[in-house]
Formats: sequence, C-alpha cells, structure tokens
Amino acid sequence: KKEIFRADYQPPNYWVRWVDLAFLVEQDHTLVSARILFKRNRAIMDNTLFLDGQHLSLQRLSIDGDEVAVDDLYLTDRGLLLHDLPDQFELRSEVKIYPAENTALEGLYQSGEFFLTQCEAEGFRRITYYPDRPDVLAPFTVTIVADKTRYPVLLSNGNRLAAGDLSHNRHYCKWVDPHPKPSYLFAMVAGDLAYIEDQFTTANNKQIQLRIFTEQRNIDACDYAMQSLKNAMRWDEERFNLVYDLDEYNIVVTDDFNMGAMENKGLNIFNSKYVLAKQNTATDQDFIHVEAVIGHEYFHNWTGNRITCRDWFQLSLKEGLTVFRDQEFTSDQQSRAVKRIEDVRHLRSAQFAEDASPMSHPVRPDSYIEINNFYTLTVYEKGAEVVRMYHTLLGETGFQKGMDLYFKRHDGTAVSCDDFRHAMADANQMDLTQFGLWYSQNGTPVVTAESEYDADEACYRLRFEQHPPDSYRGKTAWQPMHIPIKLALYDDTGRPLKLNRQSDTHIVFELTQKQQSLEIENVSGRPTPSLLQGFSAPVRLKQKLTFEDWAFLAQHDQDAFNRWDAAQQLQQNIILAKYRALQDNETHKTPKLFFDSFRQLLLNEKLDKGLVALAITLPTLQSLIVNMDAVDVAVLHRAKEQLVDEINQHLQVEILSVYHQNHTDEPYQVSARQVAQRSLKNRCLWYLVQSGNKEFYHLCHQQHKNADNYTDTITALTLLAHRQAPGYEDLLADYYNQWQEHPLMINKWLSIQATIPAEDTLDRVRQLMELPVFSLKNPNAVRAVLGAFCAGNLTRFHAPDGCGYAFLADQVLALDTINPQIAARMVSLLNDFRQFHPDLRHQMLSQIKRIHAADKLSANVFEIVDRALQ
Ligand code: B3K
Ligand code: ZN
Repeated sequence: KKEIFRADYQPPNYWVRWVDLAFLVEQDHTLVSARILFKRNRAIMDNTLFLDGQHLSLQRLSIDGDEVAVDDLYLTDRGLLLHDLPDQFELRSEVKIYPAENTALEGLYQSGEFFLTQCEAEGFRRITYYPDRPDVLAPFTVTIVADKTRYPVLLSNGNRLAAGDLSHNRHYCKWVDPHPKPSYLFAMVAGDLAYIEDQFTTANNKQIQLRIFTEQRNIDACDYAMQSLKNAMRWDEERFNLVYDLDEYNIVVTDDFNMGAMENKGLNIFNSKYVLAKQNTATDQDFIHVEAVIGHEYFHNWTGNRITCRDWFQLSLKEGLTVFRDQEFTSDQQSRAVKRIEDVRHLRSAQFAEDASPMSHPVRPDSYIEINNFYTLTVYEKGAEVVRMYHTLLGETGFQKGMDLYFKRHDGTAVSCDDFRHAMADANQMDLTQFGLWYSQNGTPVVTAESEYDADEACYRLRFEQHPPDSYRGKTAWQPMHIPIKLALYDDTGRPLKLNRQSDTHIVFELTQKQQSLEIENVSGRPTPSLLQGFSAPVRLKQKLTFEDWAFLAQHDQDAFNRWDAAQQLQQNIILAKYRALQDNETHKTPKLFFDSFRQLLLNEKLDKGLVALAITLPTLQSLIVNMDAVDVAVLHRAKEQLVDEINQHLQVEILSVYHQNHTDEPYQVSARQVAQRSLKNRCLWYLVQSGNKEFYHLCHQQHKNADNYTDTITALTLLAHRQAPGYEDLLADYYNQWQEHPLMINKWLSIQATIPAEDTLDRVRQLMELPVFSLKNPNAVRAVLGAFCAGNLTRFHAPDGCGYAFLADQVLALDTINPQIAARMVSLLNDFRQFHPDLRHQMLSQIKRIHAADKLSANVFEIVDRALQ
C-alpha cells in the first residue's frame, strides 16, 4: 500500500501519438486488441516505459511487429515494464478480460444484460496495458465487434465513423475521437439499449445529434434529462461562450454505478438516479438534481476534457471549477437564493466535518494511497467555493476574462491548479499569490469579528482576526489567507448604510493579514453588521451578536443567505441552550422573541417561499454536531424535539393556515415557484405531523391519497412512516407491490424505513437486506440502506450500546471484497468520531480498529481507517 506524493511528479518518459483499440465482446469475456504509437519525451533521457495493467490476461504483445514472448516480460500484478525502447515505436497487445466477474465496477463491467466502462480515475488499466495517467493525451479510434442480436448498440467516444455487418451474426461499429484525451475519459458500451433522440443547433450553427440510451423499461423517463441537456448546452454558450465540439453527444444510463455520473468525451455514463425522472416517480429535488448533474457532466467537456489535470492531485482544477459552473447553472434556472443556501448548508455540515476529521486534506492534496478516496467534499465543494472567491474578488467580467485566458493558454493540455490561478491573476493584473494558500492549507479557517461604535466621531470600526484551524496539518507554519468578506451595515430601521464615496451599500473587504480593521465614517447610530454575505468565503465566522441582533437580521437582511443564516443562528442557539439545560436537569424557556421572529418569517408574503421554507427548517443534528464537542446524540435529539413541540404549541394555527394556502391543485410543474410552494407546504406538514395529533395524520393520509405528484406523495408517506402513524405499514406494503420492479423507487422505500427513528430500526434494516431487491453488489442499494441508516438516522446509528457501529463495520468488511470504493465511502461514516461523547467515541474507534486489523483490506478502506488511527 504505497503512498504517492504530489512533490514526486515526473513527466512521462513517452508520449502517446494515437491509440487504436478493437473490442471483441463475448458473453463471458472480452478480447481487447490495442495498437499504440509511442514517442519519446525528449526532455527525459530514459528509454524504459511502465504500462499500467491490472486484472488483465495478456495473450500476446509485439513492438514494431516483433513478437515478445510473454515469459520474457517484466510483468507484475500492477503492470508491465518495457526497456531499451526506440524513440518511436508501435506497441500491439492483446488481452482477455472478464467483465461479468468485475464487481468493483471499475474498468469494463456488466450491468443487467449490457457492458459498460468506468475509467476515472484508474480504471483504464483494467482494460489494456497503457500509461494510465491524465497527462498522457491521445486521439482514440475504437472498433467494437459483437453479436448483433444480443448487443445491437455499440458505443464509444467521439463520432461514429462506420458500422456494418460481419459473419456469424456479428456486427461492428467504428468510433473516432479526434480530440486528444487521457485514458480516464475513455468509454465504451455494448448492449441491447433503447434510446430517445433530439438535436441541438450550436451558436455557430452546427447540428448536434443528442441521444440518451437506456434499458427499454426506462425509456419513458428520459425526457426531462434531454431537456436539461439542451438547457445546459445553451447556457454554456450564453454565460461562458463555450460551444460543443463533436457531431454527437450520447448518454448511457445504468443502475450499477459507483458515483453520480461520468463525463467521458462524447459518451457520458449516468447513474439512473440522475437521469430517470417523471412526475409520478421523481421528487422536485430529484428533477433539480437531474438537471444539475446533466449540466455538470456537460460542462466538463471544456473544464475537464478540453483542459484536463496534469496529475490527480490537481483534481479540483476540473471538479471545483465544474461544480462552480453547475451551481451557477442551477442558480440561473431555479432560485439563486435557495441554491446558495442549500449548497452552504451542505458545505458547513458535511465538508466542515470532513475538514475537522482525520481525512482533512487541502483542496489540492499532498499525498494519497488510493486516489478514489480523494473525490471528496473538500475537492468538489470547497474547491467550488475557492472558484467562487475568484468570482467575488474579480466580479463576473474579471472572472470571464480569466476563463478566456485559461482556455487560450491551455486548451488541449493537462495543467495544474496553479495554471488556473495564474490565468485569473494575469487576466486581471492582480496578485493572487497569497490566494494560493486556499489550495495548499487544509482545514477551515476561523475568523473572529468585533465591532466598536464611537458616537462622538460617528465612526464604526470592525476588527477582524483570522486563526488557524485546529486540524491544520501542514509541514510549515500556517499562514494568514486571502479572505473576501462581503458585508453591509443596517441602521435601526433596517436600511443599509452607504459604505463609501460611491455610496455602495455592500462592499467586499479583503482580509489578508492576521488582524485587520475596517473603519466606516459618518455613521450616525450603532448599526447592525451583516458579515460574510452570500457566504463569501468558506470560513467559520465567530461574531458577538445578541439574540436581538440575529432576530433583527432575520427580519431585515437584504442578503437572502444571511437572512436565512440569522434564522438558523437563532434556532441553533435555542437548541444548544436546551441541550445544556437537559444535561444539567434544568428546564429552558424559549424567549418570546424567537416565536415572534419565526412567525414573521412564516407569514411573510413578500419573501421567496423557498427561502421561507428553508428559514423555518431547523438545523439538522449533523450540522449542530460539527460545532460541538463530546456530543450526546440522544440528548441533542431531545433538545431539538422540545423546540419542535414548542413551535407547534405557539404557532400551529399559523402553520396549518400556511399549509392550506400553499396546497393548490395547479397542474404539476417543476418551476421555481411551484417547487418553492411545495417545499413550504411540506415543511408545514412536517411540523403538524410532529405534534402526533390524529387530525394531522389524517391530513397527511389525504395528501398521500390525492397528490398528483411524487413530491407530495413521498413526503406524506415518509412522515407517516417516521411517526409510525396508524396505517403506515399498509402504505409501505402497497408501495412495494407497485414499484418492486423499479430499483430507484425501491431504494427510496428502503431509505424511508432505514431512517425510522425507532428502537427496532436496525432489526428492520437487517430484514430489508435479506429481500431480493437488496444486494451489496449494487451501490445505490447500499447507499439507500447503509448510507441512510448511518448518516440519516443519527439516534439509531449512535445507539448507546454501539450496535449501529458494529453493524456498519460488519457491512464494510463484507463490501470490501466486492467493491472497495463503496466500502471506503461507507467506512468514512465513522470519520467524525472525534465529535462524540467518550462513551460513543470509544465504541466507534474500537470498530475502526477491528476493521484495521482485518486481513486483506483493500487500499481504499485501509487508507481511511489507518488515517483515523494516526
Ligand atoms: N469525474 C467523475 C467522478 C469520477 C469518480 C471516480 N471515483 C464524475 C464527476 O465529477 O463529474
Ligand atoms: Zn465532475
């Protein structure tokens, strides 16, 4: 289990000029023939070449036509070492592989009755011998031969050049991808798939053929994804001036996929969860995720494929940037405020937790054992925040100038995060040297803010200080970062003050030193500050605001994000006060101001309803736990329940009326307005049902029965099941009977049950795992049951006797022999052990130790548990 370091990067000894692959697909194996032209890298005087190759059965190999006996090769289970090579040569090889036995879902594997590939990061080495690294780029030609009846559809990257029949009921397809690409973007598919098609006309008037391929049973659920693809193509032209560059764009859908989707050039492969969506099978959130992921993979065509990563340490170069782009896409299509709040909520609960855990790493990591463990929230979401900070500092125009220069300099090459930063700096004549620390220093910086008002001088002063994160693990001393702090000040009527000569009502203050102050003059009364608006930097901001200040901001802040955040701060403060009171056996009384503030938000007709829904949603346990130590989960849960009860006691009438006002019978649409309305209505229903009142169970049953859309049905079903309200078992049984043939629908059914907050849920989970609809081989099913139980049912997962942890450890060990990537994801659910009460923490650690001690662990799982024990 070798650790790989960023500092050890070496360019390759040989470049690849072109690749020509031929696949002969049979039911039980595939033969892969490769012809590769290598050319010596003149900068390096080394005539050896290591070709990665794993799980391959080498049949023959020749160099410039001279056969090399397999026995004469330096061959290991990691690859093949060639030596004494000429400056240029053609390598031919033939290997046999067994896709049907591949349960790791990396390389070529089987899903249902068809074959497909997943190569990022290092799956291509399971297909043929090759320098499987992202800085080796080449044009690919691919010919696929297979039985015509079993595998009528044969796909690969690029444009289809030729197709035809062969003897023995076989046929072939030949694909050419003229754009040089690294091996991780290779893809091929063979199977009996149906498709829908459409066209897109680009800004430079080229017709692109669009197709989505799926198993016949799903063919009626792809239309929303197709529309999303066209929206994404148009949006990227309009906002980024980026136009598609092949004649066709194909998407293939599978139920068996390790992650969300994959941006292979011209041939995206998608987890069915992010394509299939119909009114009666998908929630509003599902639809929005489909649009976002379709967009994300499409946007990679320029940020990832045309310009790719020099090495895997630079992963955030393409992922952080592409997440930023998909966030902007969703913001422009849906509600910008809601999107920002949801993204930050996720960042602050999950990414902040990762950054405080043993897996904490910089956006550009310094080392790894298994690169698949570094497709993390830090690389993706914090990476996107780093890109967003350039945007905040440079503005839309400056940012686009930087993007233009980035494409001009680097199109068609493999580059680093520094190259991106230099393009942003050079295009704007700005020094972004210090900004580079965002890529190299791990952990979440802490910023404290103090204010001072001098009435005699009419002067308001804000004093900021930045502090290193506790989890900082760099080898050199932590250095202050370049932190953009967007801010506004409000007078006591809620009007924003003019902050400078240009009369701006908000400014971006650049905190670059350890301590730095900002002075605003002509301030005629003590203002209320709204700091870090829009969450302008991924930091933990600590400021000394009173309960009244937060309530004021919740009512007046014109920045939607900070307005929501103020409401959250109030709720968090109350829950934490109740938590402490419960621990001390005291009672806590919620101040009246809290209910007034809550009522004002709930009944505010001028606000975006999506924002209201978010503002009245209490913080999740997970998001509270990140900010606490020695957490007693059961007590924290009770504290939150107490607040829910009190809200119901004070505001049930209002909540019920908002429910009814927003329960309309308009025909269903996934429009921002309707989505917002449903989210508000369903949040109200959530409160009502928590009261345990029969009348509201009845209301919930009514909604379940009468809804014309899946959002409303599944919300009602979930609420009834989680309360174990009368009749819920029948509803679950009906659901199963209706949907048992549809994996995505069954996964939701599994998740609902795995998250029932009842004593016997773990037994239920064990029974669910015995059903024929569950398999450890299917990543979506694993996430739906194990993931939901461990991350979405915290009171049960953290059961005081440790049975939740032992269960997870058992499953991780079983999974590790099947699919190490998924096993590693699941074991990571123990990574936040430092946050918990010693009684819990010790039990979590003892399961981590048990896994660590097991024989034959994969590198994936080993790296996670080993870091946890360091
Ligand atoms: N680039 C892929 C992720 C590949 C993960 C490999 N373990 C999807 C995406 O980010 O678009
Ligand atoms: Zn991506």
